[in-house]
Amino acid sequence: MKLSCGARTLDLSVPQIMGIVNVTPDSFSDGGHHHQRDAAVEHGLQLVAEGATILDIGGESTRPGAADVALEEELARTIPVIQALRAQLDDEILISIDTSKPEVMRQAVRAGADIINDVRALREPGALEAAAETEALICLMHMQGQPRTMQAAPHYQDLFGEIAAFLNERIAACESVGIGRQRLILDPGFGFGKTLEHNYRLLADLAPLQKMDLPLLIGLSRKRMIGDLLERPVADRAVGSVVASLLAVQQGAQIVRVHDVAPMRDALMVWQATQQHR
Ligand code: PT1
Repeated sequence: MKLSCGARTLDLSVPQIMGIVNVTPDSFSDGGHHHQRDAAVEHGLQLVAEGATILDIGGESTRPGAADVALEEELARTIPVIQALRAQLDDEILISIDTSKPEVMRQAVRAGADIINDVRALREPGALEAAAETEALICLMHMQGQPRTMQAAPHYQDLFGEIAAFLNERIAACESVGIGRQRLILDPGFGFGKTLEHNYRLLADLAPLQKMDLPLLIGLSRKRMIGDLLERPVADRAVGSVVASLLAVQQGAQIVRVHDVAPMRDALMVWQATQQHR
């Protein structure tokens, strides 16, 4: 029920809210790195005040069509934000680094990050080794293709089988470099090389992933699977996102990665009040 990451621990006896802190020019007005850093730190503190117990700091956009970011740029965006947040947050709050780059992983953990959240599941050269050098928890996510092209023509013979096979292969890769299962979290990767139908088939049945017997993280906040269904722009997807995340929690997901922390917390509290009477 409790995962340990160095000096800190992650309690999974109740669902945890991972608040999203994007440090990309499209997220915070582009007044240079210092302004971007301050805005991101302030946003992170606000999300914690609203009920987030994990902050996910990302300096590379991985949404469909997004381009790669250079190492130096990603470091400049994320590391100062992690340092500032770690200095201001107490040890109950965990910091996650959303990256695929080994050097960002290393520096982020040194700056105080507790979780390495990699949408490429440590497949970049050197990433497995970099993660193994740390005591951080690791989120392994499934993606078909690469962010720039993954939505061109997603295709599966066996959606659940292929996702499970991929994740099992990545678990084995982690174990081969000495990263034990007690450090791993799994994520089916909503919106990462998946059609609307694929995404809802996954959300309808998380049992096959639960069977892998590792904690599940789910990220569907404000994604196209919500927007395309509801025909709503990004700004109007909060309710759909909270409901979808709660459906995942009801099926056993332990961590929800969301933008809209306050309404997510309300939803989880209502859900938890019913759980006590089951
Ligand atoms: C995620 C996730 C992530 N999503 C984890 N990390 C993003 N572990 C970034 C769309 O369809 O689900 N799990 N880090 C954001 N990526 C996307 C992908 C954003 C798809 C939007 C879409 O709109």
